[in-house]
Amino acid sequence: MYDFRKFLDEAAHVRPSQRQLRMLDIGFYAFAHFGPNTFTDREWGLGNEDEKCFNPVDLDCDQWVEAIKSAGMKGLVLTAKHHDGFCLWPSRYTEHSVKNSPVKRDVVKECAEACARGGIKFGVYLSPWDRNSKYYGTDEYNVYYRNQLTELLTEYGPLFHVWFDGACGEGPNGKKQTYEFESWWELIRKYQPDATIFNDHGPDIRWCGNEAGTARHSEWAVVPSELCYWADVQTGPGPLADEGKLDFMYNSDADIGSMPNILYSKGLVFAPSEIDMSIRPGWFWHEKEEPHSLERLFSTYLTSVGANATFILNVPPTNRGLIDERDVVRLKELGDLIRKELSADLTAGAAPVRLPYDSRTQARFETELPSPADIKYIELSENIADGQRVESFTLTITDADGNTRGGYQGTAIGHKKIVPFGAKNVKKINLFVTAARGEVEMKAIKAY
Ligand code: FUL
Repeated sequence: MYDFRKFLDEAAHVRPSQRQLRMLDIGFYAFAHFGPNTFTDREWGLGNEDEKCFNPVDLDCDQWVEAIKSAGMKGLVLTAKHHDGFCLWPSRYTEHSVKNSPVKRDVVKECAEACARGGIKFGVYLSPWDRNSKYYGTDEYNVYYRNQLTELLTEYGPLFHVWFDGACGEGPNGKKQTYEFESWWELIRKYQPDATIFNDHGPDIRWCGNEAGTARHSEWAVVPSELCYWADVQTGPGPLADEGKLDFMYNSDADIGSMPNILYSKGLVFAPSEIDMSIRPGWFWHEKEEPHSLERLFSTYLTSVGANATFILNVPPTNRGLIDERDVVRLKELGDLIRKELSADLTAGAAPVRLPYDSRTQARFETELPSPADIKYIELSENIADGQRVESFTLTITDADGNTRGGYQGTAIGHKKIVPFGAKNVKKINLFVTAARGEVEMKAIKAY
């Protein structure tokens, strides 16, 4: 017989690694798509671009870092190599790199050093799909790829995040490649044990399933191992994933970690979602494109960092090697808005108080404000170091005159849930957990 209690207990105790916890705390970081496409006005290079096209005459990575920091982002992931195979560092294993470009500068090095100077973290994207390499589609390519990855992992200081694109197209000889993912994970654990690994299916951080910055209604960090099979080192890809039966679920906006979706899973793994989008329509810089509106970026922040996920926002440098002034302005506006709306905690850090059990709830908490205030947002955090447990909750407030108002209903909480909640003269915030997978541990209830 299906042992539901045992299953619930297991689901409540799937715990994150230290590196996953650190990444959730970092929360908001930048992507920089930069390479031949920046000069040819393309999104996917063909692989036969002349190295001489790469000529960012005013390249200044410190300018990138300043712009990124103004938005409050705490790290930067650079496309060291995109699908066109051109390397932004002088790799020993190919001539298709900056060494044959007019600038002859090691962009990976300059970027890593600028991040260190600016006090933000640095990470890399190394496209497995390579439309330039003559080895692509053969076993030798796996050796070539590992050599390149090793250069990046060993020669550019500490990396916080290594990003693996799932794209797998044809190379110059018309063949596709079988990627040896597990051997890459091994290299990262060996040389950069603190770095998180991103791939569609984990192991550390999984893809949200779209590139528009759209999060699911609930982004659970505990998900079926069939969907995040790289996090499941024991078994690797499961039969269901192999047959593609779960592709629909993975690529749809189904809440993949919710109870109906995990009940009959093979196993559960901890793999938080990363929401990825570009500040502009394209991933690479195109003169004619404009940055997205401040409203769209801020609302994506709320539904990513504020919904138990991380947010990687792409900011593509221009063909001069600088962040476009239009994006510089938008990033500063975004940072200012985040700081204005979400930095002054009106509870002054008061710890949530657990109230006695009540028949309608699984757990009840309240947090009192030191003095009554008008609020716009409530922020909830579970102690996810022990697991993610809240399935559903209701929020109300009590004002200084003793009236109770509100009744926001939510689902998953996890690392951080920011709820837009406008109310005046608030004295107390009341959290009713209406369903949970186990003992609920609330780390913080804040109000802004
Ligand atoms: C995709 C790529 O094909 C895009 O060019 C971009 O790099 C995006 C982040 O990932 O798979």
